[in-house]
Amino acid sequence: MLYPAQTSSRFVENLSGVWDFKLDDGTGLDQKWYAKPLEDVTTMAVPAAYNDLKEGVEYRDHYGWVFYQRKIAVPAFAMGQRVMLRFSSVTHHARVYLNGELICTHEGGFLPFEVQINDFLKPGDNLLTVAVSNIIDYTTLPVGGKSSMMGGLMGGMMGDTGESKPRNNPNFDFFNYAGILRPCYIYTTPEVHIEDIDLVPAVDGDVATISYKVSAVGEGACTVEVFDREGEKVAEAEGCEGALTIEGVHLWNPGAAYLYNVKVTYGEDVYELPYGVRTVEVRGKQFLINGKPFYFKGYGKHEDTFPAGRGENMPMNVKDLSLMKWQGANSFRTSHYPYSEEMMRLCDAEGIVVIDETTAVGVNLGFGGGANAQGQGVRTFDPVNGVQTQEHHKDVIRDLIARDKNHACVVMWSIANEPDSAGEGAYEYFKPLYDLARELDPQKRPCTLVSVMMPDPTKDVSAQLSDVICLNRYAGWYVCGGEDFDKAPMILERELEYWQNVVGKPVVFTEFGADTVAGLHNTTPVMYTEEYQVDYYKMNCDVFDKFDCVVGEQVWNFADFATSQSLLRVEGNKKGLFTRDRKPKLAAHWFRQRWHEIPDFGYKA
Ligand code: GCB
Repeated sequence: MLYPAQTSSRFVENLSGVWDFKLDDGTGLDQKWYAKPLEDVTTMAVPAAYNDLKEGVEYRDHYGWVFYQRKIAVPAFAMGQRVMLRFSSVTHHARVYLNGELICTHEGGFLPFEVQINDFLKPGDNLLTVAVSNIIDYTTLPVGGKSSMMGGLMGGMMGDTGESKPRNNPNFDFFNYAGILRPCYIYTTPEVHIEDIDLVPAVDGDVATISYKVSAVGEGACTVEVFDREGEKVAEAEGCEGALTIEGVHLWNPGAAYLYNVKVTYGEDVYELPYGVRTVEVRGKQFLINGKPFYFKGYGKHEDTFPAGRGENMPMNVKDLSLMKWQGANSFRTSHYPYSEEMMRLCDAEGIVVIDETTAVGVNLGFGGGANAQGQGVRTFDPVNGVQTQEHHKDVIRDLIARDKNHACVVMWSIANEPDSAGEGAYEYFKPLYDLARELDPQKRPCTLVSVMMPDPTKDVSAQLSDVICLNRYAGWYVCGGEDFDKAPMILERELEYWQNVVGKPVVFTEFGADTVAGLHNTTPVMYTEEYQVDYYKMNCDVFDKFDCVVGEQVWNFADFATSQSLLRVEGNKKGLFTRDRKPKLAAHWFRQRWHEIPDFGYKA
């Protein structure tokens, strides 16, 4: 799906601002709150998660629907055009009403959806209502669990405390922020319009050939032009399918981005796309960008700031990329959901390499991660009692690739985070998903899943399905932490021997980390102190440096972030190299030194 870009034929209005807002009391849909102006409303910022913007548990821990409402008007001059209403991310279920009429629904947050509204619009003001539900369960991605950890651990001790109210139990380790999390737009296109664009680069010496395909609706002539940074035209072609040749190409490189402007004209419609030319390939145990062996230095992240929660925060996105460059990092993973389109465009512009992840986190009922580590005690892929997510997972892969396929920054797809990839039925669940991703991506990028620490990694279907082995490992923290720290390197080395010598694919550590409360210090490193975090990372990186197959290290996490409440979480997960407000811990300085010494290319070649 194309980003809503303003061009000479398209007009874009951003509906960000303050909307009317109301929490559902369980009757909102039945009583048709969407049909007229809401009563007893409060104000709410869009985009943002609503949870931390108002005081009280009724907002933070709300379960179910909420209603957003505002008026929209489309100027008469635009009504001759196709008028689209587009949402970039509504988490997790949306019902959109215009003047009381249901005009579209959508399942799943973090990916865009849109609807043409010409037929529903009336002259003057129109009442737009968006009902949003945050409910997660065995059918949704991310997955919600059925019972709460507190119920299991302490329930017996507390006796009967009466009927508990329904609530979410995230099967993952980040706060279930909800709402209209990213911008919402009205945009226009001519009736005859460009629907989609595929661009596939190939490079030979200093000549790039970009195969292209334009999908359009209606009859029109198609021209594709490529302009360099100075605005000079460097390639041109006619027709909806063909090839563009750029002589003396400027490649897009990590830390040295170069973006061309690809301008597509179809009939009267014009669309412009910033586009970086680069190649990606896995060869043997190497990950090649532009034919050179690349080393991933960076992080798993979250879209998580105060008080917007998971709501888009562009100043913080700019700051985060600046901190990455300060540290000598070159990459991150969009753990555990696709990040905003604006962030992806920023990474294209800044030359930051991205591993692009779906919303599939918690597809593991034996282990829920972090705050819900006990899991659900049910076989994940049990046809009756297990997750029912495979079809939705396919939709997510379709929508993610449709959204992000032309980004130079995206070098690999992550199909899931820490699924039950060694469980019974895992191969049957995942094989069709990898096949789909490989079929849909015009650039045929490598595919992976991010694998959870497990007793017997030889059962992990990653070995068969993934092009790159991505490991989340916590030796020195969740296992062999504290007094057993000296045993941690041995555990890591033993496992890496399997991946290097038996599997023989490149390995990226996509998570390793230790909770660290900023300001806790000790001369002898103990868990949770800043000194322990530094020692933990030194030990892990010493091991990585001994193995040629390890082509990347992405720490967990870039910054501290909010989670559900639990005994393991001190007002959130504290594994950040930076605090939630982006102040460096000791380990941030240690990595700054290490990463400036490690080149982007050829570290282990
Ligand atoms: C993991 C998960 C991540 C958690 C992390 C932790 O393996 O992928 O979501 O936050 O561990 O800190 O426990």
